[in-house]
Amino acid sequence: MRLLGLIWAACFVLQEVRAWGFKNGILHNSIWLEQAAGVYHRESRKGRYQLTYMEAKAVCKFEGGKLATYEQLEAARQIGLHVCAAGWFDRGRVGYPIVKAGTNCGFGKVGIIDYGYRLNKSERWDAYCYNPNAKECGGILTDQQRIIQSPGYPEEYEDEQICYWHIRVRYGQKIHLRFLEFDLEDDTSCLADYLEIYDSYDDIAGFAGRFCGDELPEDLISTGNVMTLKFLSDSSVTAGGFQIEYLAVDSPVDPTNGTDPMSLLELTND
Ligand SMILES: [Ca+2]
Repeated sequence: MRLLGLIWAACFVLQEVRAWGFKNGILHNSIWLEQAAGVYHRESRKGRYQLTYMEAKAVCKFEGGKLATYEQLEAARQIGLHVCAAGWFDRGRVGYPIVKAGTNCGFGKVGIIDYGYRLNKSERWDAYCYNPNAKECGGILTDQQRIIQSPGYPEEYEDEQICYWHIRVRYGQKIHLRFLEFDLEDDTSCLADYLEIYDSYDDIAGFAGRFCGDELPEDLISTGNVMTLKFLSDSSVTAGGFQIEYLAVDSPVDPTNGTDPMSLLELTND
């Protein structure tokens, strides 16, 4: 069963790698690869390289998992996990998984780029978590139109969810997001539960906004043909969740209903 799962995952990854390909010698992986064999990369909510060993452990635990072992990271790498960011893994070791050699990342090597067991556990890196049960939500969406719902919708979402929706439409098209329903735990800085939108195929570049509470966000339009939605809920207090519709559009956009959509290009140029 597990083997079948791995074979399926490998086929899936191969398919996707073909779809995405390499650019400048680096596999431009995206969030769909961020979880491979139960392993995923996690950075601090404050940004890259902000986690001490203890904090990295806590981040993984918070999401219901634990720090990945070297073996788990390597297993994930073998089915395509490629992340250009060093993170803690089990027992205070630091490194990152590289699938495709590149000059900008991994010193031209392939494998786990291993910084070894760190003597100073106060150093700050990202984290590699292992949680085979996480992220049973999200996915890769390539349809021209879809409705994205929070996990369990119309029921309230559960605690400790982490979902990535990765939208890719045809080259030359843009993605028009329209919020139909929106209700997440309210918090002034959206630190508890939130939905983040990235004008990018990962959650590292193209940050376009973080939303919580029950105010319906304005429409958004991507600059390119990819977009990522990331939903995260913490360990207490849930809410009604969300329904978001996306539509692939050939620019220029002609919104037929609702308010004028906010262009992410304008947004990111602010
Ligand atoms: Ca919550």
